Amino acid sequence: MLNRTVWIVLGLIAALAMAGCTSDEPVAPVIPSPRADFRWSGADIAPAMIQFRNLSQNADRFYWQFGDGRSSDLKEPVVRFDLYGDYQVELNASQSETGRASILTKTLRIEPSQASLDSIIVLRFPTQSPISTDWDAADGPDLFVTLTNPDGSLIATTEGAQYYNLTPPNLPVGWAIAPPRGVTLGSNGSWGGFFKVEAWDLDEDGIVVQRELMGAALFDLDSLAVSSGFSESYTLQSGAFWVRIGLKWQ
Ligand SMILES: [Ca+2]
Ligand SMILES: [Ca+2]
Repeated sequence: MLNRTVWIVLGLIAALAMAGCTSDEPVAPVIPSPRADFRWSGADIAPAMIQFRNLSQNADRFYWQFGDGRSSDLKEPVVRFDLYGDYQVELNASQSETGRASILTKTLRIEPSQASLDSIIVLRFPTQSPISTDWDAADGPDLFVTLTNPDGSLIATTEGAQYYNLTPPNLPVGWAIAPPRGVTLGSNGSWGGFFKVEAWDLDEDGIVVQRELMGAALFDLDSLAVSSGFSESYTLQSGAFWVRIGLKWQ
């Protein structure tokens, strides 16, 4: 009984297949669908000149949008990007005959070529010195900061513009770095080396000026650029010393 059912089903399938084979209806020519595709070349560091290469198939009309309000209907445009950032580049590739279109979007990352350190803001400092006494027990520390190379050589200091007699409720306090410390991206793709921010208590007894180190934080621009995507503000934490550095990228 089972075998008979199987044979009937197979027979029906064969009959349908033959009916299909004997159709005389003309087959409309199949126009393959468009497929948008592209890539680019050129150094992706601002200001960047980017050459777009069009790899689309089955398309004869193109419309590009570069993610910054600009557009082009050239097949392979060359575009200058002055500002760093992530650009959502969209290519619409279409067929004039059918009106069908294919859209592809890719993210083009243009990296900055210049950085400048322009501010230092102290968020927290340790309330006691390493010898377990309060900074300036009577009235709180007199705070200034330095920006140095890792070997301690000075880049900038705010000594002379210190905040006197600080207590934690007075925080944060900050200074502009004037002029800003400029850094140029190296040809090896590195921002080059480390920097150090140190917080100091200025002690003046009328005879000798001493400086007591309250906290230090080491950082490098390469790590900051990777971890925070060219943010303009980074908070560094080194024990009880928290400091925020301000940066401009371009
Ligand atoms: Ca003081
Ligand atoms: Ca002091």
